[in-house]
Amino acid sequence: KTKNWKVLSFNRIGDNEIGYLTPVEENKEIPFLIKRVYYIYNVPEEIERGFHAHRKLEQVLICMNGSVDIKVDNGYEQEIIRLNDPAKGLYIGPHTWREMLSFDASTVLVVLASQTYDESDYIRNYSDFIDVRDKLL
Ligand code: T46
Repeated sequence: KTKNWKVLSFNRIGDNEIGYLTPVEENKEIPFLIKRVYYIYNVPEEIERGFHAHRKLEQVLICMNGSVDIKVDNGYEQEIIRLNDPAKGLYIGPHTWREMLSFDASTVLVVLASQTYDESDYIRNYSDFIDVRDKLL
């Protein structure tokens, strides 16, 4: 029943004069080895994405520009986390339902993932998600 998500705060090196640099390293700021990077962008404002969980995949979502709301849900508890700062990341562990809502036209969402793409790792139906969760207990 524990929350398998967490907001991570990264270093902001620099200042308003020269701008900022934020480093993230695997097994350091990012709590896994990074096997894949993808990004989501040019999403029309009325579009909502996600609506699935993963069996094994761990990810960190970083909003590089614009803003997006991420709804995370472990079947017991839900939270909506607004991402609008490139020095913050949202870690999402396995067996967490996620929805991406309220995209700005300018939003660029970068995702760091612990595994390469594997469709069999997805649970794309909410009642299957609850069934799988109940079997894990
Ligand atoms: C997630 C959220 C945050 C690939 O071919 N390779 C990839 O690495 C990915 C991520 C997707 N795809 C293909 C699969 C679909 O045909 O791209 C298409 C769109 O994928 P999907 O509908 O799963 O996209 P989102 O935005 O709903 O979800 C994505 C990730 O798939 C997912 O793991 O957690 O972003």
